[in-house]
Amino acid sequence: MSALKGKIGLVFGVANKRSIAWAIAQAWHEAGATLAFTYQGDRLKSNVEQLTATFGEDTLLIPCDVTSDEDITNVFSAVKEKFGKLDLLLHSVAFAPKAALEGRFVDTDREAFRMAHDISAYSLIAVAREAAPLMIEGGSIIAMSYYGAEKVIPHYNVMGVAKAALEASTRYLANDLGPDKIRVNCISAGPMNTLAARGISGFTSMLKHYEAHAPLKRNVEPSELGATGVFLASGGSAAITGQVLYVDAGYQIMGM
Ligand code: NAD
Ligand code: 0WE
Repeated sequence: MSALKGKIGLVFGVANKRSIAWAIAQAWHEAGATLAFTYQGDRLKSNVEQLTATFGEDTLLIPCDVTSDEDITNVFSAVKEKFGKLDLLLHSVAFAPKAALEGRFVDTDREAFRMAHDISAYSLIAVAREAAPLMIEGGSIIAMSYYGAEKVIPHYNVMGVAKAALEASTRYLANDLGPDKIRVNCISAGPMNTLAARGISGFTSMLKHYEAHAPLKRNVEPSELGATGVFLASGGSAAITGQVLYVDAGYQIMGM
């Protein structure tokens, strides 16, 4: 209950109740953290309002499209004004144009590559830069990744390349921010049934494939990502930085 008491957390990437960001936010809240949330646009505002309705009055909700430097600046000035500091940041944001996730990787056009990298990888650097001056007591920054960063997952395509950039960025950020006691890590999650996974053709057979082949013979529960989020946010992980932690029922260790 009190592992994160007195901590202020900022969460990017809640779209609905299925969002990985929401699973981790709930776990942070249950561990005693006070939270601020960004939402991508007016379309998602009421979702986030409804989900956080029970979190109490000091919950801050701020619009942020991560492709906008101005939006990002506004988020951190709002956090500074309301709380005066920041301890935790969750980056749970990714996007590539649908067409880039359907055909062949070799057909990725310049604009799809640019967008995927801007939204899914550069944004971590931008938010980390703004977060660091507010993390006056040190901090923990967590980003969400996927196995397609290191091995070819059919149709994950340019998102895999963007996740490779995200994971490498995590290491460079960890090196820059380590002297300020700010840790930066990725959670590499197994496939989760979220908005971002819906409409991916073959997603259901992917969940079945994990069930058949992962050492634990099952898929990952959202609450398990929440628990790892609390671990990476708390003192238990004080000497862990620049890492990718696999929360994937063991799938990543398999060679066949
Ligand atoms: P989701 O759709 O619930 O979350 C994706 C979020 O990205 C949404 O909240 C959306 O609003 C936000 N977003 C997209 N473009 C944005 C922009 N320009 N500005 C601000 N926000 C923007 O889906 P999810 O599965 O919870 O995805 C969250 C993270 O987890 C992503 O980084 C995803 O790559 C990663 N991930 C997902 C899975 C999975 O199988 N679902 C597995 C491993 C990692
Ligand atoms: O990171 C992701 C998905 C991210 C994502 C999803 C979408 C769908 C809607 C990024 N951009 C978009 N753009 C859209 O228009 N995952 C890890 C989930 C996922 O997506 C896949 C997967 C898995 C797993 C795509 C192809 C193959 C496997």
